[in-house]
Amino acid sequence: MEYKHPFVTSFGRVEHKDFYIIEVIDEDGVSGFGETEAFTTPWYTEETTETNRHVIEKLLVPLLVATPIAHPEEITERFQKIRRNNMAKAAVESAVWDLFAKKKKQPLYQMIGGTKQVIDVGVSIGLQTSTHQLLKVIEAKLSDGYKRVKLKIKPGNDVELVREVRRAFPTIDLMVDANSAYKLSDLKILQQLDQFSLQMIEQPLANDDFVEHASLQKQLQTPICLDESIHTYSDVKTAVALGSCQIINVKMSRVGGIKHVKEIEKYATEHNITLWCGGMLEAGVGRAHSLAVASLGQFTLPGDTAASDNYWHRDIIAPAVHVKNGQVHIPNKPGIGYEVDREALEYFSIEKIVLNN
Ligand code: OSB
Ligand code: MG
Repeated sequence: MEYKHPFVTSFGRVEHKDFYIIEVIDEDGVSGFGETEAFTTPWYTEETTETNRHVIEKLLVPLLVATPIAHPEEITERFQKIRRNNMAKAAVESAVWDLFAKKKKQPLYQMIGGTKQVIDVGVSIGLQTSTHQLLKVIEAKLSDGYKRVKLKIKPGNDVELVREVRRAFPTIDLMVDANSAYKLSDLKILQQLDQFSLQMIEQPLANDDFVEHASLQKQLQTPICLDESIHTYSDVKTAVALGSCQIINVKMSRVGGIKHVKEIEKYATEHNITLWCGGMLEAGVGRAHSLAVASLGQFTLPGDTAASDNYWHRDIIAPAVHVKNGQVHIPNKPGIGYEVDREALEYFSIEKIVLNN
């Protein structure tokens, strides 16, 4: 699926997304849906669309169908014998959750313990060709109602950029995301960001360096939020123990599924760590799962779960995800609450794999 506008980060440019929609069908013919959220190249995590396909087809589905399950929570343990490959696992696990919620005729967000039906949302804005262009995009997103703005930064596109944005929008909730573009030796630059009352700085340093993030956090007033660093419950414990961050961007796909999100949410609640729901520029199915997760109590800040029309001319769910006054109302319908638009799915599909058992 082609994006309306390319999304540019410190890593590079994303112009379109290839992914698999997982449809799981049970013995009664009830369907549940999940979405693989990795990108075509491993710039964000080590997974790709193709590794997702391989792992799902050859490893996860055989484990899933080996013997019947009574509850989607059983899947997590079954998948434990496969290391990592969290996005592959999440696509399958979340599809089964959708199926299970539909069978129980319950909205997924309620089934997983979510408490909010109305979700506050912000928007993540990629690097633009000029500051003037960035200010125009921010203006448009604010008039769409988004509650906070996240800017991508990288060395050379940081302090002066944020200064200009702050000058134009002195009071908006504003944050930045570096996608690991800095080193601890850039401390002086990062400290200059403290003057702009940012809500947080997301993933300034290397994805695998909890120690350096802890050292940086001690020398910054602005809260650090970790994104790419967090793949597991243990990563959360490490970050908390070392003081590597105060906030975590949780992506259901990055941590391997809904059950893992629930465990992380419980720990974060006990340890006073603020959570919010990030995005993978995913399409409607993945977005619907993100919204269900964002409904959990500890997800207290607006997420990156923007509306379908922030990304696509046409999404693959009906209704599309709508944002009004900076909020999404999760439909009170069984499962993810959105129907998969089979006509749209057919229109975008380039490959279909059927796995029987
Ligand atoms: O770092 O949060 C990120 C998009 C792709 C990969 C990583 C990130 C992002 C975003 C946008 O910031 C999230 C979205 O709008 O879905
Ligand atoms: Mg990020």
